Parts: sequence; C-alpha cells; structure tokens
Amino acid sequence: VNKAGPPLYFHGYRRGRELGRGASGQVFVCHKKGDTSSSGGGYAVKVVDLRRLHLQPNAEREEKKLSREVEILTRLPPHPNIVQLIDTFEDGDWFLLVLELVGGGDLYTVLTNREPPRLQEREAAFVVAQLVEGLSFLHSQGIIHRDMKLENVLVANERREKPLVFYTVKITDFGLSKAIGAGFSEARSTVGTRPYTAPEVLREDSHDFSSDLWCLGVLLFVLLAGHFPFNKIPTKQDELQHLVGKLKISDLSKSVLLGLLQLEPLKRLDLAGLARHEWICETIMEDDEEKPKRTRSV
Ligand code: PIT
Repeated sequence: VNKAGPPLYFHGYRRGRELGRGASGQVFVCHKKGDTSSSGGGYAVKVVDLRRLHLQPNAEREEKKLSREVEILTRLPPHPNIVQLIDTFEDGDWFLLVLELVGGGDLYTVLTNREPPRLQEREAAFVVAQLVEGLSFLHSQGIIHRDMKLENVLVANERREKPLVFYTVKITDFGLSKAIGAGFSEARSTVGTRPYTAPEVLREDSHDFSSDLWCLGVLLFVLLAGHFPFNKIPTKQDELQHLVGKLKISDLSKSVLLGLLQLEPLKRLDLAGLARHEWICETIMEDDEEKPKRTRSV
C-alpha cells in the first residue's frame, strides 16, 4: 500500500527526517518551502495513510477518531503545554496534520536513554507541574485526553545536557480524546430530563475527567520508579499502597502517587489538589542554582 511513501512535498511544505511512528501514522519534521530562517525552525507533520485506514476492519471507527482528533485540535486555543495544530491537508491518499515542532522526542525515549531509566524527583515534579497546566487547560475546554502516557508527552529540545527541569513539555495525540459540552459534535448525551436526572449521571463528567488523573498517576510512577506499577489494575487499594510503599522515593512523592492511584475516582486527587500539593509547590519554589528561567519563551 502506498509504496512511494508519504509525499515529500505538500502544500508548500517539504518533508524532512522521521520523528517517530505510532499506530495512527508517522511523524516527520517538515519545513515551509522558501523558509530560509536558519534558526532551526520548522514544523512536525503527522501523515495518515488513508488507503490503509480505509482497509482496516474498523475503518469507520478509525475515520471517526481522526476527524474527532482534528476537530478537537482545531478548536483548541493555543497553550504552551499542548502541541499546537498548524494546518491540515488531504493529499491523494494521505491526510496530513501540520503540528508545532517539539524536537526533544517523547518522554518514553528520554527515559529509556537514561541509566537508570528514571527521573530525579525534582525533574518529575517539574514535568508533572507542566502536565497539570496542560490538563487543566484541556479540562477547562471540556476535553478529556484519555491517553496520557509517556509516549504522548513531548520534550522541547532546548539544552539536551541539562536536567529535565529546564525543558518545556507538551501533551500530544488527541486520537482518543473526548469533548464534552457545547459546540462539539461528540457532545455527551445526558439521558433523561434535567430535574429528574440521578446525581451519579450528572457526576459522570467529573468521573471522566478524573480518569486523566489516574493515567497521570501511572505515568508518574514510571517516571519515578523506572518501571510500570502493574500489568493489570489491582482490585484492592491495599495493593496499590504496597506497590507505592516499596519504592525508594520521598514520602511526599509517595503521597502524590497514592493520591492519583486511587481506584475510586471520587477519592482521587484532582488537578487543583495536585497543583497545590506540597510535592509540586515546594519543588518549584526551591530557590537554588538549578532553578530554570521559567519566563523563557518556548
Ligand atoms: C514529535 C514532535 C512533534 C509532534 C509530534 C511528535 C506529534 C505526535 C503525534 C501527534 C498526533 C497524534 C499522535 C502523535 O495523534 O512536534 O516527536 O496528533
């Protein structure tokens, strides 16, 4: 299928080196033709092979996912911790999403290139603080990401040799995201007539939002431990307590992890709680030599 590969040139862009590939497509660096700025500028382009997509047994679902992702990204105002969509094109058998270039690779790769494969607690706190910013913005826009994982957190490559405290991180891949509320075609249907609707049905939205925080808990566990907490979600909260308890990390880090890895969504730490948690506040406020210039533009 499409032996020639994705187009080298499209709508005034030239495709460059491959940045990565996922289930939904390949991502390349790309440049605007005639853009002579030598400042290392450029874009990323995600190319989706439409012929392959249409041949899949679940083609209809895949198409819907793609159009949902494009709809969400198109409507989302820019935010420093979200990868921005620049433009979309259809070119023959290819669908192209031109995105903001985030050149430092994803967190999964960053982690696997480390020995041992984990972050210092301080680095993790800076990463999570930015993910809280990004997720708070998404949730305020009625978007649940639903696929928060290391692969979907990109790192800006400002200074490779520095600890991660110096980098901006950005959330990407809205292929599984859900939009709730006004204006979206996938608006959640609350069944029933308002004054009669049961509280648990009304609460459903906040349950959904809190699922992003569970994922964030798993992500943070991997960042700090260097391995996944479990293959299958434990059935008892005690088991999670034990998994976190045996890590060689500070008590503050453990308390954040346990706050996020709550089986019961209503007991789970929320974004506001996380943002004002001592683990984040204290770390970010610490005034030492390593403190990055938070004001630097991205
Ligand atoms: C990079 C650098 C960059 C953007 C991306 C990856 C984008 C990844 C991506 C975007 C999607 C998606 C899956 C992956 O569904 O600047 O290494 O919209």
